[in-house]
Amino acid sequence: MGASILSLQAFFRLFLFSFITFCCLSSDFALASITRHYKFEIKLQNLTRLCHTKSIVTVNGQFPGPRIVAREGDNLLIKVVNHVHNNISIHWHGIRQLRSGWADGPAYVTQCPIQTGNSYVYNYTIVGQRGTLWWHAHISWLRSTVYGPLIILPKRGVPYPFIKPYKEVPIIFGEWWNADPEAVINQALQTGGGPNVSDAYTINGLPGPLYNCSAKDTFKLKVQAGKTYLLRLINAALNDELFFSIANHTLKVVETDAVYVKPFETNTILIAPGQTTNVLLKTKPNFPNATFFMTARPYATGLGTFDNSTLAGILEYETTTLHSTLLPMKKLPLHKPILPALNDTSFATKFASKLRSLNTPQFPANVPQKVDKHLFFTIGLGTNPCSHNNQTCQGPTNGTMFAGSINNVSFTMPNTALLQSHFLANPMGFIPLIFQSVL
Ligand SMILES: [Cu+2]
Repeated sequence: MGASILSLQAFFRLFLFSFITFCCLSSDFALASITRHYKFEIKLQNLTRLCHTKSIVTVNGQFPGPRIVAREGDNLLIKVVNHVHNNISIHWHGIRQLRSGWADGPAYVTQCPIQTGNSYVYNYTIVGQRGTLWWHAHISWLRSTVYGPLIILPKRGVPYPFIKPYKEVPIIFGEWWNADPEAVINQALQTGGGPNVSDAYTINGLPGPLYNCSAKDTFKLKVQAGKTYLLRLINAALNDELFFSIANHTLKVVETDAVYVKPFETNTILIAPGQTTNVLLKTKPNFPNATFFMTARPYATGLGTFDNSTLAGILEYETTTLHSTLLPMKKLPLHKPILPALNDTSFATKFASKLRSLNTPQFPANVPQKVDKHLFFTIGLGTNPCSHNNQTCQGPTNGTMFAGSINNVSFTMPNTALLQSHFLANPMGFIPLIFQSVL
C-alpha cells in the first residue's frame, strides 16, 4: 500500500514535469515560428488619379495592396483567388524560396498563371531573412497596380541592430498610367518602341500636389518631434530608379533588400525598381514651425524616353497644445528638397559604394573568398533590326526595335514554355533555343 502511494506520487511528479516541459517546449515552438494565413482576392476596383477614373486590377480592392507582416522563420499560406479576366500570379520579391520554388510566382516559369475563377495557395517559409520586401503580380504589367509590402520582423525577442524606432511606416513608390498599362506594354511589344511613359509617380498610391488635379491625392506622413521613425521604402515603379529626399532631414540607411547594412547617413537615397531600403528618420527635437516636402524623381541615363516628373508627399509635424496658438498648418512654410540631376551618375556611384554588409558576428557577410572563374557581364539596351514581315515595327529609329541584351546577346523567346519543357523532361530542347546566339 505504502509503495503504491509512493509510486502514485512519483507518477504525478513525472506527469507534472512532462506537462511543464511540454508547455515550455510548445511555447518555444510557438515563439520560434507560426503559420500565417492571408487571402488575396484579385478583383477590379474603380480608382481616380489625376482626374482619370478607371478600373484597375487589385488585391482585395486595395491600392496599394494589403500589407503582409511575418517574422523570420514563419510559414506563410497565402490563398490567391482570381476574380478578374486576366490570368495572374503573385511573386514574393526577394524571398529566397529555399526548397519551395513552386511558390515563387513568375507566370510560366515556376507555375502556370491562375486563371479566372481559380485559386492557388502559395506556401513558403521565410528562412534567414528579415527586413522589408514586397510582393507583386508577375505576369505582363499587372504589377503596375497589384503590389504591396512584405514586412519580415526579426524573430520574437531579437532586437534590430539599430535604435528601436518609435514607429514604422511602409513607403511604396509606384507609377500611374492614365491609360491601361496592359495596352501600353502590348503596344510596346508589338511596335518594338519604348512603352509610353507613365503619367505620374506615386507614393503609397498617391501622386501628390505637383501634378495637375492631384492635390487631394497627397500622402502625408504625420510625425512627432524628437522621435525616430523607420521608413520601409519600396520601389514598385516598373521602370525607373528613383532619387528620394525629405527637405531639411537626414536619412540613415540601415538595411537594403532584407539585409542589414553598415548604417550611413545621406540626404538623398537612390532606389532601383524592385529594390527595398530601410531608413531611419530622426525628427527635429522641437516642433519646427514648418512642413517639409518629400519628393522622388528618376535617375536615368539610357536610351529612350522616361517619365521625368516628380512625386511629392508631405512630412507634417503634429502640434502639441503648446503650439496650438501658432500658425495653422496650411500657413506654415513648406520646404522643398533639392534632388540630384536626372542623370547624376556621380551621385549614383557614390551612393552604391556606401552600401556595405553589416558584417557582425550575428550578421556575417558570408561571401566566397576564393573565385574560380571571373565572368564579365555588360547589360544594355540596344536595337535589333525589324524583321521584314513585321509591318508594325516602329522602334527608336527607322527599321529598328529596342532589344535588351547581356554581353550584346538578346533573349530569344522560346517556342516551348519552360514548364512544358520540364514536364516533357526535355530541358535540352529548350536551352539551346534561348542561347543559340552564344553556343
Ligand atoms: Cu519583383
